[in-house]
Amino acid sequence: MDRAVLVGAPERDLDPRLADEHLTELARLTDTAGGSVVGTLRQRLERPHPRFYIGEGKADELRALVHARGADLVVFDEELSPAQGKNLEDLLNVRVLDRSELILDIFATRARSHEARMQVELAQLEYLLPRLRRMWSHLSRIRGGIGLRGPGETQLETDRRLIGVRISDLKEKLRQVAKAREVQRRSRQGQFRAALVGYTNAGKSSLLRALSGAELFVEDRLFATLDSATRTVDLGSGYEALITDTVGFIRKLPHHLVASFRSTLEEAREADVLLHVVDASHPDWEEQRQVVFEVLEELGLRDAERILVFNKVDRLTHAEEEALRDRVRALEPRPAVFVSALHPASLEALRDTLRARTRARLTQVEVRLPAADGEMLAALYREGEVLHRADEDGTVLVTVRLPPAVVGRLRSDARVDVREVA
Ligand SMILES: Nc1nc2c(ncn2[C@@H]2O[C@H](COP(=O)(O)OP(=O)(O)OP(=O)(O)O)[C@@H](O)[C@H]2O)c(=O)[nH]1
Ligand SMILES: [Mg+2]
Repeated sequence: MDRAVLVGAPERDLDPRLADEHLTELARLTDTAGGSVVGTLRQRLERPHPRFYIGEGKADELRALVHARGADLVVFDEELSPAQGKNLEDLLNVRVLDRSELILDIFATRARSHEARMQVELAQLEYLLPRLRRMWSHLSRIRGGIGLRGPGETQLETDRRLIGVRISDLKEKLRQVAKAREVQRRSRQGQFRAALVGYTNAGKSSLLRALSGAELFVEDRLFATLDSATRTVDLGSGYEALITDTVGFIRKLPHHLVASFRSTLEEAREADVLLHVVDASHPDWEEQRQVVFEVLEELGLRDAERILVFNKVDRLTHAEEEALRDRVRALEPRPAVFVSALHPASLEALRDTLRARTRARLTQVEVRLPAADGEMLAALYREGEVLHRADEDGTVLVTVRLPPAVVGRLRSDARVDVREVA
């Protein structure tokens, strides 16, 4: 197990409580990656120093700490430039990672599906490309010896080229997977769809499990879910929704990762509504909510319809929950529900909200179709809410509430006659 020293060097005016929370989160990330934290170093900075990010004196302090604790890894909460990473490794003689690299590492070890693995590999290679020189000096240190102390420029060039080829190869493969998913998605057209998004560990998978009864992986660790999964959820009164669980977000989620997970998050883009899950029991839920806004914005989802779902309210006292509701009312024009994945009864509020959305999305129409067309009739019952049905010599007249997409499909079908009714 890696013995890690953590370094937090935030700007001087960051709220001290937040600075602490960021390091706590970094410790959880380190734990998730399989490391154990053996020391922590802090420095408040006006601006980062070009050489080691932290000041030179502080860097010496760091070296002493690494030595004293027998650490073999140093993790920075702030993003290091390739040069800073290399300078630090030369000084400390241990591996140095920043938060982005640590997150990439976690994704790499936890990705299960073929697609998730390709996405992570792509993100890693794109991250690696500008840092190749540092990686090489790393290797030469392990192998040691004169003549191995750094590759010639030609070797670097060859590697860059090979990595470039692999990157375009991965992009092409991911495009194909995305296309296949697109076909699958179209087959679900007409069904009401929601996507769970939110900070990692907020309880997205737990909620989907509680709503659908399906077995989903839940764990008190960061990034338990990397693959999106879609389940049918019964909303009551004959309504149902397809709900997708997605990968969690985190502060400083590497851009390359966001980019490569874009297609998985397509599910969120196509959803009728986003369920933004917030861990109501987390002391910094406001910052986490803000981080999720920012990632959604990066994904072009800023204007998507959104319901805030405050989860884990079972951990709050009555007074705390009241205070939370007040704060949310002051903060958020969007609708919010307060639930606990552990208490099924509390989920009724969420089901009601979703059912109302489903209904609002339906258009009421009268459809006249040939009585012989049992298949189409069955489709109307399956995809809509049939209010009335009359059999009139050879035809069936059905009054039905349908999703707009299905109405569109029917209008272009010569066998049926569709009329909108108020
Ligand atoms: N007390 C309490 N714990 C909850 C609740 N919902 C989830 N948890 C716990 O919170 C932890 C994280 O839950 P997950 O469902 O894995 O969270 P997630 O949002 O899917 O997390 P990632 O997949 O890592 O992004 C688990 O230990 C759950 O048991 C809740 O309503 N109340
Ligand atoms: Mg999950």
